[in-house]
Formats: sequence, C-alpha cells, structure tokens
Amino acid sequence: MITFFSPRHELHAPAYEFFRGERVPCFESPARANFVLDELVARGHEVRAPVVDSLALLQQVHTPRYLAFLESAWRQWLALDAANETRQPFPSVWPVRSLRSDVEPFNFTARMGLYSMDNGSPLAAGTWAAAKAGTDAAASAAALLAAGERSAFCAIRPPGHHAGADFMGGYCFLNSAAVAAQALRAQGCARVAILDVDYHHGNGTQDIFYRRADVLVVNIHGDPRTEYPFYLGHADETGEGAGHGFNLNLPLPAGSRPEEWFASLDTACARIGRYQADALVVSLGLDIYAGDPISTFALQVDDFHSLGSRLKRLGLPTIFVLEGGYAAADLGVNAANVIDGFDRT
Ligand code: Q9C
Ligand code: ZN
Repeated sequence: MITFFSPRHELHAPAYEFFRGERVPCFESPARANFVLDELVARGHEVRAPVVDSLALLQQVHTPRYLAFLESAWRQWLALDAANETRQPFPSVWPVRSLRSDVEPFNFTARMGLYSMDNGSPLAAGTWAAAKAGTDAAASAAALLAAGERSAFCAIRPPGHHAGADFMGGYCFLNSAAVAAQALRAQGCARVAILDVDYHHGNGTQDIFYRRADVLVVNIHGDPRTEYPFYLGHADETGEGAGHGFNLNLPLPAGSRPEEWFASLDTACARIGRYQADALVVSLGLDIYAGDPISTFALQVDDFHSLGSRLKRLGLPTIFVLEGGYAAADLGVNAANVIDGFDRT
C-alpha cells in the first residue's frame, strides 16, 4: 500500500502539555510518525510526498474564521511579545453556555478559548504547516484512489478527529479524515463511510458531518461518561435533519477486552455494508493498543493484523489516516500490521 508522508510533521513539536496538574512532555510527539514511517519502509511499502493542495477542501470542512485564526495564530502570539518564541500559548477562558461565540474577541487568549475545546492542544510555531501537510496527504490519497489505486495510508500527525468545523482539541487542529471524505465526495463517490477506531470518540468528525447523509460516520470508542472527550460520543447521537440515521456511536466501557472490541467492529462493518458506501476512510487511532499510556483497551500486536483483514472484507476503496496512539515505539509495528492485514492477506 502506498503511504503518504511529509517530514513537515516535525514542524509541530510543542514541548509540553498539562496532565494531572503537572507539565509533562507531549504524548503526541514527532517520534510517533517517524516510527510508523521506518516500519513501513522496512517492510517494503512505497512512500510518497503529498502532492495535492488541500486548501479548497479545508474550506469545505472548517469555517473561514477558524482557518484564518489557525494559520496566523503563531504570528499573533509573537506579536504580543517577541519573548513568546520560547513559550506556548494556552487558552484559559471558554465561551460555555450563555456566553457568546459569534463575536471574535480582540484578546489573543480569548480567541484561543473561542477556537479550542480544551487546554490539551498545544500550539507550536509550525502547527499550521504540519497539520496542512497532513490534510495535503489526505487529499493526495483520495487523488490516488481516483487514479485507480485500491487503498492508501496517510502516516501523518498531528491527528485530526477531535478538530471540528471551528475548533481544535485533543491534539488535533485540521480534520484530515474529513478532508479525505470530502475529497472522495468531490471525485464522484456518492456515499462515503468514515470508520473511527481511535480510543477517543471522534467528536470533530461527527460535528462536521452530523447533518449530512452523504457521509456515514461510525465510531468505536471508550464510553464518554468516563473517557475523553466526555461531552460527545453517546449511543443516542444518530444524526440530525438530513443526517438522521447516518451517525453511529458504539461506546464501550473502559477496560473492554479485544473480543468485545471486535464484536463492535463487526457491528460497525455491518452498518457500513448496509449503507452501500462507495469508499471508506479509516480514522486509525492506535491508542486501542494494550500498551497505550493514556487509554484502557487492550488490543495486542496481532490484533492489528486482524483489524486490517476485517476491513479488507468490506471490499471498498479505502484511505487510512493515522490518528492517536501514544506508545510511540510500538506504533510502527501496529500501523504496519493493519496495513499488511489489509493488503497482504
Ligand atoms: N491533557 C487523540 O487520541 N487527554 N487525542 C489527555 C492530558 C486528551 C487524545 C490528557 C486525549 C486526546 C487524537
Ligand atoms: Zn485517541
């Protein structure tokens, strides 16, 4: 399977995040994508640089004011104080219920809050460039499928599935899976399915497609009553308006075993089959791995091979997009096992 990879992912390298009241090194590190690249190369997969500019697609899944903010955020941060070069901006105030989110404040920290769902998405000098390289990879993968290729893998970071139409969150800034789905729609796929297997519910992807019937969104994830992102991902969220019936959430209790997870995967695949999708986008979060430091599912290395071969049985043109997964040194083997389970079995 052809892999899209850009070294520009390394431009997003914030130093720390907050965890249990302390500053800790970022779980979402540049090493993650490099481990994935190294293993794919070692197994003989072809790697290409992204070739498609995704800006027009980004404008279809994110709002103009959010894109304008994200693209200029680091420059805005430096304009406040040149010494900010070595500091990280974080939001500290958010427009929750009864506060207005329609008026963009002049204060930078207030804008950070307006465009963030949490304080867990540190920005760095190259965040826009890295995230944009990721959505360019997603658009390039769709173009490859249009040219007749059966599948493609985007070995990208930062991840994207928590980023909604007008906000960042959960280490995510631009929603690459949404860009891939939008690109597939634009090139003639009438029905696109997104399957999100990341440990955390893909609230951003759900948000972007919630009122649409042309993109089915299916999520398997830790129950949001105990797991991030907490405020979305319940089973009763089924879509709205034209999108009613085209969102499926399959939450599982924290600590669920692989057998239970694979039973949900069968449910997800059955729904995608009934939808008669023309193409599939997989939000491939590898934080369902037993060794993940911030998650509680327990998939083993060989289970990722089974995941790939199960998805192959759907028989659909498929784009894989890397999302979470924080056992960095094991991500290469786990990602490559999914890929090889899909196209070498
Ligand atoms: N701030 C993805 O897997 N909680 N995002 C971390 C420290 C947020 C995970 C706790 C987890 C977000 C793409
Ligand atoms: Zn995750």
